[in-house]
Amino acid sequence: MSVLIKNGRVITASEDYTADILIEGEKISAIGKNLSSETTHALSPEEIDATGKLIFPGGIDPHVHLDMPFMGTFSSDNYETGTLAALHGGTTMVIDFILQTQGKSLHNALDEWRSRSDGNCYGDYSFHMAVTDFNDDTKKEIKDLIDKEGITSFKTFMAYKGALMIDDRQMIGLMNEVRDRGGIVTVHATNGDMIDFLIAKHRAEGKLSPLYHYLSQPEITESEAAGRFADMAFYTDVPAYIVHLTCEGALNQVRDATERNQKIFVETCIQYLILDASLYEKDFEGAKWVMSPPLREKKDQATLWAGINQGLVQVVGTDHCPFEWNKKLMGEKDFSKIPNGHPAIENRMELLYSEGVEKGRISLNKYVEVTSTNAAKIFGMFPQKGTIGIGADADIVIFDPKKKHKISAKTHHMNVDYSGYEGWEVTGKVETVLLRGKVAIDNGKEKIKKGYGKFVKRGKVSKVI
Ligand code: DUC
Ligand code: ZN
Ligand code: ZN
Repeated sequence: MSVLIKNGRVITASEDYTADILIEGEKISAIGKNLSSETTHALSPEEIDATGKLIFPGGIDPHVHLDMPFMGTFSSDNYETGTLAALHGGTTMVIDFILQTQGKSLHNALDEWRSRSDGNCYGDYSFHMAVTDFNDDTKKEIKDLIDKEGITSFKTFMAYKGALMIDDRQMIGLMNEVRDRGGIVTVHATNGDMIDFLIAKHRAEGKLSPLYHYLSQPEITESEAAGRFADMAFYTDVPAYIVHLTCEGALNQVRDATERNQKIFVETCIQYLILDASLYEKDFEGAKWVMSPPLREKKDQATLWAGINQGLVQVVGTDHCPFEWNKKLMGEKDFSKIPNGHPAIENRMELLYSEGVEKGRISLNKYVEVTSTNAAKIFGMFPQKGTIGIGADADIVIFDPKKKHKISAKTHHMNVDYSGYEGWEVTGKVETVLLRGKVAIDNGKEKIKKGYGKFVKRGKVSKVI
């Protein structure tokens, strides 16, 4: 089976040209002018006319939580609905998080996550392993996860004490082991003790609305942890990545680290670029945006956009972690019981194009870098994923840059009954999505079946990309 995409404007992290792309099987086999079945000898390829369209590498969202047990419930998108919604939005691969249960092994958690994900995905996927209990036994599992399972990134939490948080002693131990085995340590960098103190204080004062979720996690709780993490990563010389960085103070810690030639990779998420904390003033409706870290100020948005262009922020993900409204209501009388997270897996590519490229904040090449290429490089999948090149997986988005549409929970594919972006007008629409050579989505219609999505084993990583 072959596919020939004709006359699209191909955008990679460094190139921009009009060409035809031939796909044979799961891979891109030729890129050039005037390709046809005669010139390539491909047997009657299915032709797609992409005149006037942009061609991007399939989006990679390295920060999603599907079917995840959290705060007394499960995130409402499972592997089926979540990866399908991702494909509708131009994201062909996600990296989800396995959470170790404290007192149990990493492999135990891997088995549990596989029992929910295996055979259920539409899109391709991988896992980060969240280490919530680093000890001598856990340490022995790291090598196996990297060498045998292709899980090369290890997530840590500096917050959520008693459930997910590890202390600095464990962090240093994990960093040493991961460095020796060829992996990367990633972090939710906020100061859990400071946050727990502020939550308890607000609750004791009867301050229980969603606004106090925001006020319990001020910028300093994030900048302090980002700086501490950067120092520990420098000391142990481990490849390091901060997930969902939201604010000026934390990015300045990363900027300072560059002075000693240290590279800390930084991910922000679409919501931190385009939404701000004024949404928490909408009484309980603010629960839609209760996530950790919380939305920040306009000045932080400006810092993050600049950070992308300065090369300090390499990735824009989502931290997709949706909860139905009736689950958000668990915290109606107490913000600390609102399940943290919001839906965005389907919206990231179109929102970033509209707010970033269309509004002149980032270039087309930068767009591809932060939505796909850099994640593939940082997490050990490049050039199989993350680019359009001969021999790469044919994960391709055909994008109409002119088409305007509105985001709504009525039309989205995510399994959640509200949208954090209801009524947003977006310029640019995902038209056709190919995943490993197969048309997966065509004009809003799915063309593949559950189970087509494959687990992607990832390679070793390094401190620079
Ligand atoms: N933050 C969220 O908002 N949800 C899931 C986990 C996290 O760190
Ligand atoms: Zn987090
Ligand atoms: Zn997360």
